[in-house]
Amino acid sequence: MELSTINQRKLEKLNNEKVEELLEFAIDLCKPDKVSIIDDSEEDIKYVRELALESGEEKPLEMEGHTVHFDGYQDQARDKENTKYLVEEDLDLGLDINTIDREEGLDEILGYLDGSMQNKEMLVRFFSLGPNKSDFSLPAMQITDSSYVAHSEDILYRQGYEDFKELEGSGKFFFFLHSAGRLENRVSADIDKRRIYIDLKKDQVFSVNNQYAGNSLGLKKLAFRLAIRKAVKEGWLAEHMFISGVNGPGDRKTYFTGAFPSGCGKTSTAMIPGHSIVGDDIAYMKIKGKDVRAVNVENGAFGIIRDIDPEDDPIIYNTLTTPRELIFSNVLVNDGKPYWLGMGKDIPEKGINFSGKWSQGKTDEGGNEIPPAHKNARYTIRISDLENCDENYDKKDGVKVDGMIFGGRDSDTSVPVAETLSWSHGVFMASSLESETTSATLDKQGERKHNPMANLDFLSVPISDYINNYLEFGQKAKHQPSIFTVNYFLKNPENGDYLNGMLDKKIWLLWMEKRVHGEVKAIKSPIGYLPYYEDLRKLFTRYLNRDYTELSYVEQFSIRIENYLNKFRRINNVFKNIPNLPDNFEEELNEQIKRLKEARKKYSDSEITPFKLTNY
Ligand code: SPV
Ligand code: MN
Repeated sequence: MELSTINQRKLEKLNNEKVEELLEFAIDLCKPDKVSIIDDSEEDIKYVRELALESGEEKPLEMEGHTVHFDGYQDQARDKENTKYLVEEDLDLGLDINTIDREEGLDEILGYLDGSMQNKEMLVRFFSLGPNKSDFSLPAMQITDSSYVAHSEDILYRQGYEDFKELEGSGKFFFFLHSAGRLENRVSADIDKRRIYIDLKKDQVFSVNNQYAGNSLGLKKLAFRLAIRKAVKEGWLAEHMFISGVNGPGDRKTYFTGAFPSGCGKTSTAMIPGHSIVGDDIAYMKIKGKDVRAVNVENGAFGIIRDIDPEDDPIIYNTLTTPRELIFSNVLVNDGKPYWLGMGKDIPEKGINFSGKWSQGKTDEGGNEIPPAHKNARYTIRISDLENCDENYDKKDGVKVDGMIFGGRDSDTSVPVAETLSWSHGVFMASSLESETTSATLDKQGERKHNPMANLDFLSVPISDYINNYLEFGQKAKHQPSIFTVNYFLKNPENGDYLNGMLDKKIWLLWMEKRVHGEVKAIKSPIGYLPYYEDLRKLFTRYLNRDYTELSYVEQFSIRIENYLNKFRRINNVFKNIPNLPDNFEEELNEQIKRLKEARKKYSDSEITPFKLTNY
């Protein structure tokens, strides 16, 4: 197939043989009817936006600029089982990382991609992962037959056609080829042939027979996997983290990053009222001078919409309910309006949702009742559309990071907030993170899983290499960020009620901000430094206008020794089989267990209140 003169010219301007070679390969393989190379111009971006409506992949909603997209009934989350690394014999990624022999995998997926764009249009895109012209950033080329995918990427990422010109012919960029495959009612029909294969050897990813963004958008979690490997090789960090500016006393602003597994409070922490957001999902971090600095790889947010209500999430709610360019996915639509679970108002009893025409009581083939909107329904917006967008969100050299937060969904063990004892202890605690699974992937929900640095789903290197890199990274930085652990999901063991309110995380954040600046003292406990009751009480009164009782403090911050010991036994079981962990890792683990046992002995109790620990 011949490219039109306009496309030919756009290609020539890039003057990049690798781009030409990959395009030719994709055209020969996928056999599209039409090819459109999209540059950074307003005209081209508009073309994609309109194509998404014309093709029916998105439908307009009543409010100006709002559209809705539906993924297939069985394509509502990341498909971990069919996401695999293509590996050759000499690459051993270690336990639990899903791999397939490179030749076999390529044969399979290229077979599925063969002819996948017949009667369709191929869109060719160029983006920058990270701010334009920044030395944090990585260029990426995306080919897709989904105008929804291309449109989402326009909202979520920075345009990179101009940056590609500056590559001066270099072939060092990530490449993603996606096809939604055969469509029925505009959704991928051959779900049994859904595959996402990652070629680490060539920094390329192939994805077919899917539309859900976590599976289809090359730039999101697929690029992230490639970036982790590159980061480990080059000595920087690619992390599943938000970046947020926390406003302290006066006009002091302190930046934190935070890693949480999907659906465990990452976006809501980045969105705490009174503070500002740089990013909500993926950060690249490098050492610059004495400091650790971070950029948001993305330009937008693909957030979980469930439970976004005007009271707890006023900023997002406002953004989602005012005119602007945004995409809802897998919500309920009735009379041109979107509805989602937990939105704080009544949901209509019928409409269109991810199952098609829906009314209350509708069941699927398996006899399961179909909810009005999917639990993992999402919104796609630009960060700059949020009223709390940080002034430095697009800065080429990023923001200085003073604190790093790690949190999971842990109902019975970890305290709401603690500062780890050192960089090495922090890396150990982050590597020991456990979390209950959520609806962000297609697996079973509510199962406790070891999830190091909240990054388990995306690791593309042996875990020992990943942890070694982390340790060395901190050691190289003259000004090390402090590492904190948080847990918003601790429950009362007697009645199963959550021990914290939704907004309590604001207090933990403010406490961490003060700790970073040495403004509050803390109690040394076996698992890290805990806040003093008085400091929290003052913050609760001042910022939430709430009385914080000693009872709440004791329930939340008592060290549940047995549960912690069980946790570290589980962690030991995982790590004892992993070769090449850092030398001091076993020491951290042994010391951790020792401190817990000593405390149990000293206080002859299996649950130690922080008041008792004051003299620890
Ligand atoms: C996540 O699940 O962590 C997300 C959404 O941020 S996605 O990875 O795109 O599925
Ligand atoms: Mn994520």
